Amino acid sequence: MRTVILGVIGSDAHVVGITILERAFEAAGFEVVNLGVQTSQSEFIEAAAEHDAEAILVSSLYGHAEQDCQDFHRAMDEAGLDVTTYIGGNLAVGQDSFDETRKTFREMGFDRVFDSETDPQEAIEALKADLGHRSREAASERTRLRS
Ligand code: B12
Repeated sequence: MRTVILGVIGSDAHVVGITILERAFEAAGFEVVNLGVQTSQSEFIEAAAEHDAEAILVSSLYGHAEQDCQDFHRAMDEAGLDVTTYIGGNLAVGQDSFDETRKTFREMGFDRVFDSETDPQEAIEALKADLGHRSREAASERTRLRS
C-alpha cells in the first residue's frame, strides 16, 4: 500500500483540516501516517524515511508556512529522501494572490501547492497521477538499465 506522511508544520495547531485529509486519503486506499499538529521538519523527514513513504503532505493554516518550510527540501536532500511533496492550507498572510503564493512554494521545492478551498479529492487525484508518473519513469529506467 502507498504510504503518505501528513502533518501540520511548525507551531501551527489547526487540526481539523488534516483530520479530514487523513480520512479522505485512507478512503482512497493510502496508508496515512498522521503526525498531527506542531510537527517539525525533522519529524516529517524521519517519518518518511522510517515508513518508506512516497509522499509528504504538509499542512499550514496560521500564515507562517514560508518560514516553517525554509530549507525543508535541502534537509530532505541531505537525508537522501526523494519523495513527492505537497503543501496546502492558508499559506500566506495578507493580500498576496494565490498565484504568487503557489510560485513561492513551488520555488521552495514543493511539487504541488493547494489553497484552503481545495477539495481533498483534488489532491488525491493529483497524487495518484504524480505517483503513477513516477512509477512509469522508474519502470522505464529499469528497462533501460537492463537492456
Ligand atoms: C478553528 C480555527 C482556530 C482554532 C483551531 C482549533 C484546532 N485545534 O484545530 C484556534 C482557536 C485554536 C485557532 C487559533 C489560531 N488561529 Co485559527 N482559525 C480557525 C478557523 C476558524 C477554522 C480552521 C478550520 O478548522 N477549518 C476547517 C478545515 C476543514 O479547513 P482547513 O483547515 O482550511 O483545511 C482544509 C484546506 O485548507 C485543505 N488543506 C489544509 N492543509 C492541506 C494540506 C494539503 C497537502 C492539501 C492538499 C490540502 C490542505 O484541505 C483541508 C480539508 O478540506 C480558521 C478560519 C477559516 N475559516 O479557515 C482560522 C485561521 C486559520 N486562524 C488564523 C489565525 C491567525 C490563528 C491564530 C494565529 C490566532 C492567534 N493570534 O492566536 C491562532 C494560531 C494558533 C496555533 N498555534 O496554531 C487565521 C490564519 C491567517 C492566515 N493564514 O493568514 C485564520 C485563517 C482566521 C483568519 N481569517 O484570520 N484557530
